Amino acid sequence: MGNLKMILSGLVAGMALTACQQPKLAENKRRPNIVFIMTDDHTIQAMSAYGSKLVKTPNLDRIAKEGILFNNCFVTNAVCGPSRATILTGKYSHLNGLTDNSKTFDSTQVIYPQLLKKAGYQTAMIGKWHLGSTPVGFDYYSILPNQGQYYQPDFLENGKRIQEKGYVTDIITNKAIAFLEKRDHDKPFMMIYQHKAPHRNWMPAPRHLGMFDQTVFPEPENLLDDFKGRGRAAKEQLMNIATDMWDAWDLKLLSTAQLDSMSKLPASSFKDSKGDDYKQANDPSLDKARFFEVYNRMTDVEKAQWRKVYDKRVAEFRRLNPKGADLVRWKYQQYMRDYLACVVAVDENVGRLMDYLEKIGELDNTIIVYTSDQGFFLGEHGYFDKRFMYDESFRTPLLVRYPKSIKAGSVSNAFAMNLDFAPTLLDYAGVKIPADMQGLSLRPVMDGAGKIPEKWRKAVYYHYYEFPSWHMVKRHYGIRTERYKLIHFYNDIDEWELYDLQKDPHEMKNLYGNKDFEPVIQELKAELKKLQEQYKDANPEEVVLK
Ligand code: SGN
Ligand code: CA
Repeated sequence: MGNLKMILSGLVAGMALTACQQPKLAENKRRPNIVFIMTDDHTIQAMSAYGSKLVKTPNLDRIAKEGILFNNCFVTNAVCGPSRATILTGKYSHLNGLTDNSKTFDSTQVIYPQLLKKAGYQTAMIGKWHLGSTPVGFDYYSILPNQGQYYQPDFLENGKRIQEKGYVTDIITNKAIAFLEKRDHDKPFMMIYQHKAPHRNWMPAPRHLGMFDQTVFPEPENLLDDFKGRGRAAKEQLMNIATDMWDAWDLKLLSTAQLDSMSKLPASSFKDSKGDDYKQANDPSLDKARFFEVYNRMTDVEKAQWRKVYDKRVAEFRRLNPKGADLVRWKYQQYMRDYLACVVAVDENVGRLMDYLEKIGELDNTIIVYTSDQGFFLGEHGYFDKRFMYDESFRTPLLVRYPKSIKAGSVSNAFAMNLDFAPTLLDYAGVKIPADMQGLSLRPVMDGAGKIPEKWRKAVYYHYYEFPSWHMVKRHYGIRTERYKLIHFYNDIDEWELYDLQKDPHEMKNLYGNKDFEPVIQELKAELKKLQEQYKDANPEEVVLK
């Protein structure tokens, strides 16, 4: 906001290209293609470009090495649909209407791919969509219904429902490559390529089953967090590895004998698990029904491969019979084995897509963005899932490669947000940025090799609404500066938290109420109020939730 350069570049682009004017071929040739890659729940702790000790992601690292890595990119609302709606509209949840996953996106709103299409781009949306609505503004779409399936997944393809054979991450990439093969060579392309992986329940590709079975992953230092000194929100959630992971669905603790007998039972023998109803959230009696919905989609060959790997896990569990802290540690290891194997397939497939772009000579003409819909807890505070404004879920990866204007190996500490993606891409495409988009174009940061421009934002604003729901994370909003984070949990509670991120990067010590920090708290509250006014969220606790 108030970024003069952004406004001016938008105006110039707008003058050069009115929406109804089809741009000439020569102009198209100069405009960059865009490939927007987004995974579901892929966090920076699982990317070697960000220094992960858990896994190597060489293909993603390549984007960073040949482009820019953002250390401080945050989301407006750390849950799937809301993040996607913010990215498409460039607006916070209270303005685009998608405050939580139960809502349907109002597709009469302006989204950036639509503006690119009007400006002469060929547009495609492939993979996870999760907005409830039918995609509008795309020449081609092939999306997963709802959360999608890992094996033999269904797709909604330009209005038709079809089922494909194979593993979801590979199929989404096949579709992306097929779209590029058939594209109109007279137009630049804008392709949204979005993975389901590594979303819960973390089901690896058959070729990766068991790949980490000999690996012992380092634990986060607060895996056994006892929440001392923290408030009710941190304690009362339902996303503890210790107590909220389900035996079959999450941990895959079903022996071959159990799998054989149960997979033959009709679905009606299990409690119904259809729908994503709030009431079904956190109900472990749905465990087996959910598991078999996925398992029964595997082919017989896949099932045999599966059983070989997980039978060993069940045997180990029975032999060790871990309890207490040992059980949490054991579950954490299994969680990492499955989650990270899903990440490996994403990395391979992004590599395959980049190789294809290189082969057709379009790699350097293409802006490649890599991000996730939010971060994720990999055992920090003993958690899995996301939702909280704590850094592991609030922060999201952001890598961008575009050698024509981004210096290779750039790293930026500038505050970026998923709110900025739409204005940034419109800016690079030379399309006018609508005045009501709330983000900033990141172009000055990217073209400046990561340097923080003068007058750049000094704080980020967050607002999460989905309560009561899955994992029972309470409603909250807050502000994060480079040094501090102030959070207000509201609705069925009225509690504040303050963290000194420099001294306490893992957010273990709530300083709210400590007299020494009173001036800091007052300053942050004033700043928070300003941001709420700026983003038109001045009455944050009064948003009506249907
Ligand atoms: C599912 C998951 C939850 C997850 C939500 C939202 N449960 O409901 O663990 O928080 O999705 O995720 S599961 O039993 O169905 O796996 S999001 O990425 O779509 O926001
Ligand atoms: Ca997600």
